[in-house]
Amino acid sequence: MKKNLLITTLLCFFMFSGFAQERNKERIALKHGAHREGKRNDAAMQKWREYGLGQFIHWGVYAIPGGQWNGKTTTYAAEWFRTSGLITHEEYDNLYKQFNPVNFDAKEWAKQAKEMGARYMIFTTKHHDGFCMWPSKYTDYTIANTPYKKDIVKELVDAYTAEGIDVYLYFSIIDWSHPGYYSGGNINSPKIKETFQSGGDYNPFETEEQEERYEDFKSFTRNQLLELVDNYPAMKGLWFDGSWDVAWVKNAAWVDTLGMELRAKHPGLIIGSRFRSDELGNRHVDANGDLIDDYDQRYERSLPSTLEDTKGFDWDCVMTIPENQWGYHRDWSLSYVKTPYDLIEMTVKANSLNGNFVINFGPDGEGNIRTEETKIAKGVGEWMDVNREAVYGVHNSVLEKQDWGYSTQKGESIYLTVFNKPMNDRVRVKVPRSKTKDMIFVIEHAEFISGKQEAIVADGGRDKYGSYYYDIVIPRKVSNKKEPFVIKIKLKEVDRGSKADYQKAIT
Ligand code: H79
Repeated sequence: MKKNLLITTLLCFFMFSGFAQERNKERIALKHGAHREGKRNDAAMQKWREYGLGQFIHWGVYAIPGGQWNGKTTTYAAEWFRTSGLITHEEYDNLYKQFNPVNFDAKEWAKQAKEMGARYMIFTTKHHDGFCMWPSKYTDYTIANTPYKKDIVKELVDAYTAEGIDVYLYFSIIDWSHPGYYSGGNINSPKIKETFQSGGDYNPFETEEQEERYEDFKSFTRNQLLELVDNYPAMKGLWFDGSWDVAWVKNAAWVDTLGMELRAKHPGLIIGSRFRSDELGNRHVDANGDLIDDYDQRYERSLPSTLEDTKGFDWDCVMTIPENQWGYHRDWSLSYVKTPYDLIEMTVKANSLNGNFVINFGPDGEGNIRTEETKIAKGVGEWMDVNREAVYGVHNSVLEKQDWGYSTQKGESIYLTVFNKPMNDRVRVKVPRSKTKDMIFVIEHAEFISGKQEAIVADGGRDKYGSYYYDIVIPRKVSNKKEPFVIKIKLKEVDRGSKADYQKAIT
């Protein structure tokens, strides 16, 4: 048992030492780069790492048009409707006067999220349009001035927290409703980044007045963020959006200080890599290759392919159910709509690469979660009910990626989640090679976690490179079902000589 643990530790060490080296060459002195090398390891962050699955909710006044206006439909992301060209800004900015989600029931939403298996939830307190779902003191453009009146952020924080789901607050630093807001362009554009980096004092502002007004916007943003952290002490972290704005990047030093203020107010606060950039305009990862803030937020609607891609960072992936619709869009026929199995596969893939997976929901203007989403939540939840062990608190396994699916690990238990069921009903598992010449790995125990029946393990041979394989025979009961299934295995390192005896015992 100890030996297995040692080997796991060694494997991890070999995997990650490469990344550390890469990060350490030729360090540049940065004032506002990452303030930590390597991962954060306090209790709050350990918990974050163990979530496995989360829920995102995009809800705001854009849910009223739901991507349609005067009989016209946008293919744009519905939460961007203000800029779709189908509605005037004046019309859009007055939508809040109709916002009255009479069917909204925070407890119902939280219950559904719990049944889906989500362990954290991210809620849009303010999207780019600037509308605040909480009664902010610093603007009139809030939920307090709608017919609904009540504090939606509070209702959600309370309901989800009561279900044991941790809440994170999404906040866009873009605000089309504030007169001082200014973008200055997108730092992700190579041309803009080059200009930003070439002139030491590159100024994205066109006039002094604009720059002064941006100062107002900065105080406003700071006030709102401090307000959120003060108002909702039960929330666990902040999820930022929009931080590619050059005006924001230009203020890297100020943003860094603000981050420290927020953290001082809320010990354990978790902030992703999309809050601030270093002073050279590098986002997510600073000029030295270190991750800025607590986890990598680069994976919006995309997953890394390999562990190398993740650079050993903590990360999460937020995913829409249709192609690119976060807020409520009435017409889901515009793109492919993911199925529960698509989302489960992405979840387990994320987990197998040490990440969390977050599924987005876009409730409608009355506060209903659409039927399609409810069905999907149910589908994911039914699978999670049986197989959650393969998702919660797991990390990448010692097995290499194999064609049948993805594997995760917790302690000595390795979970093989099979998405591509082999036609011969035998899952061929390649076990790692021992570091010691006289030893080999064998599968000591294997079981199907649905129904917990033991699995039959047969010899799967050896390849010309000296790697060993075992076949796990899929019984009819499992094979007949169409859903992905999980086999839990334990490996044991044995004397090469005793393999034959051992094999007799398991086949
Ligand atoms: O809140 C969701 C998006 O609205 C937000 N981030 C996620 C979590 C986001 N804001 N900007 N972006 C993502 C990237 C920019 C997308 C754009 Fe477009 C492409 C803006 C204009 C063209 C998509 C297509 C949105 C409007 C049209």
